[in-house]
Amino acid sequence: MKKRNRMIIILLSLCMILGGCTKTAKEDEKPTSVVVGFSQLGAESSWRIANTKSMEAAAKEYGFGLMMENANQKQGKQIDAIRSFIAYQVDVIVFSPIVENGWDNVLKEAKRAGIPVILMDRMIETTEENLYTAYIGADFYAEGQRAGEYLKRKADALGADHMNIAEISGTIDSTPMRDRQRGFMDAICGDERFTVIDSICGDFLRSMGEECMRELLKKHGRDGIDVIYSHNDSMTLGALTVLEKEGIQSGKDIILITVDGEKEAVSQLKAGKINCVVQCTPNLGGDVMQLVERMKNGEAIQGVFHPEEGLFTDFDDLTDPAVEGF
Ligand code: GYE
Repeated sequence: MKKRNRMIIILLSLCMILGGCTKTAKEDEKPTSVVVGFSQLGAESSWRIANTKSMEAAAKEYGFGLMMENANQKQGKQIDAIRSFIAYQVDVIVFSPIVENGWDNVLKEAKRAGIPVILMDRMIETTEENLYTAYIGADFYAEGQRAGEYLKRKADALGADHMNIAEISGTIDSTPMRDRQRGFMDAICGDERFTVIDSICGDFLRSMGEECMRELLKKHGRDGIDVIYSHNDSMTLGALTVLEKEGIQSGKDIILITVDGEKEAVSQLKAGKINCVVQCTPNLGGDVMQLVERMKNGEAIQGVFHPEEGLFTDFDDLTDPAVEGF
């Protein structure tokens, strides 16, 4: 694409030899027209792993070079990765910010270097303008609202006059945590049947979901909780193992509402152990690379792109083959 291409290919080969990249030696034989630097935030959930695979597959499909760094849940590592992409002069930087704040300096550096940035999956909070070109990811507020609307429908169907809700939240200050919480609270707000009795953070991790569930039962007792609203499937599946061990019938004694839609969660919905799965697709790679392609063709890209999403619940016909996880 540019004069520095040869340099980038040499660096990519070096990077591959050192084991940090996802490209194969064969692919390096033909020069790639575009190099994308991708900072993934971690590998905390099945969602994240599927998301990484989707980015790798899409880069391959488009014939783009992908320099990927995984930050293992550390913001500092993401900042380092972005700096290294700037040093390599990649064509586009894509990253999934673990939390919303603290990116201004490194993004100003990218801007000064003339490298466009696409936010994938999560948003940032900034007062600076034009620090990123586009955002591709879910509308987490709408996801939270769907979860709340489901609960209202469920309470109607059960004729419940009061329900105690405990929330297991994702990583504090991350976009899905903030917006799934806000959307849910707004949807149930003013409905006197509901009391949110607790909210604890499980960091989107399955092991933490287990820990949170144990803590919630210890604090509130099995009769003190009617609903668990969990911000992702990994934490929900962790919580489920605790409920099973305690002989608590999830799906009946405690209503379980979860977000993501991975295979295991959908099969637990079909088994009656989870009541509602709000979908959030990890397959964003195709949309990201399509945007990169358009940028490469000189289009000025700007804006927010949300994939279409819905939900599966115990009100649906769960034998329908469309009820499927990723
Ligand atoms: O819901 C969760 C993951 O940011 C949408 O992060 C993503 C969330 C997803 O760890 O499973």
